[in-house]
Amino acid sequence: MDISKYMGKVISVHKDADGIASGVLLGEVLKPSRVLFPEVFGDYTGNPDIMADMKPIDSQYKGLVIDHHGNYPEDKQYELITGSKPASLLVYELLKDKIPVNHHWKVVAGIVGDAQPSMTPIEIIEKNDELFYTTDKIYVSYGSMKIYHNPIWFLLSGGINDACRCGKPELAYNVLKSANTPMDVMSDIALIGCSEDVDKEEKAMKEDFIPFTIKNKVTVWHINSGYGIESLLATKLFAETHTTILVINERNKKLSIRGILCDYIRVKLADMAEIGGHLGGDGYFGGSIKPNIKSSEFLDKLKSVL
Ligand SMILES: [Mn+2]
Repeated sequence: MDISKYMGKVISVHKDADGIASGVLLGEVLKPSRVLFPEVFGDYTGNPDIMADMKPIDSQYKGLVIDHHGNYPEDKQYELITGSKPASLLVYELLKDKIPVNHHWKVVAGIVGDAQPSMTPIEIIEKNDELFYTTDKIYVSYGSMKIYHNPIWFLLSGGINDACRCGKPELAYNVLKSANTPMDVMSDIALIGCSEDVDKEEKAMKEDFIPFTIKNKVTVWHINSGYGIESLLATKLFAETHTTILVINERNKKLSIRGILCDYIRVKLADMAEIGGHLGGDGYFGGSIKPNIKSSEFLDKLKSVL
């Protein structure tokens, strides 16, 4: 496709590591006049010419969509580039000959953020040894010491996602855009500050944690937070159990799902919530309850279909 017609135009991206990485890689080639980070997934207010890592809220959007959330309407008016891989990887594959080589590693933030690290392209692994350097963190609690030992690739999306969770996607975008190496992202003071804020909020949510499990099938964690941490909590809780996890945030009506029933819930509750994501592995779905529906109504319907 002729991407040059999108030079200097407006780009809109999803507010998470995959969306931010998609925007940064597109930006290296297209030099956009503006980059938008809409509050509501798929909202195209501001008339973006390209949407990345986001499915337009309706079929009437006219522009280029580079996305992996699936289930696109038959009557869509937009041009679509899609596949079963992170959106940032779709962007990378589309533009890799045009993206300066010293920025190629930035796709890893999106791929890891989307929980699909093994999709990292071979040429990036070959040329970026720094991704495999480890950072160590030591915690002392009640006199005993714990060491956490993690490669940089594993941590690369964390600070970017935390800035988005704090409502600062522009910060995340600018840090990744101006970074020369993965370590520049890891050591950015503003991103570290966001991570500390998110950690505090996560602890507060855990102290308040009253889960309930419906028919041994879906464990629901109903939170009330000003942070966008549904996905983070769903991933953490899913690591502890094999029921399907559903985290609902009462404050913003967003939800996140992990487990075998991801797509089942998407289909059965399609009239009450916009849900998308990717199958494969554990399943990784998220979305929003529709504005006119209460979360209690959503949960009642869920109980009735399980
Ligand atoms: Mn995303």
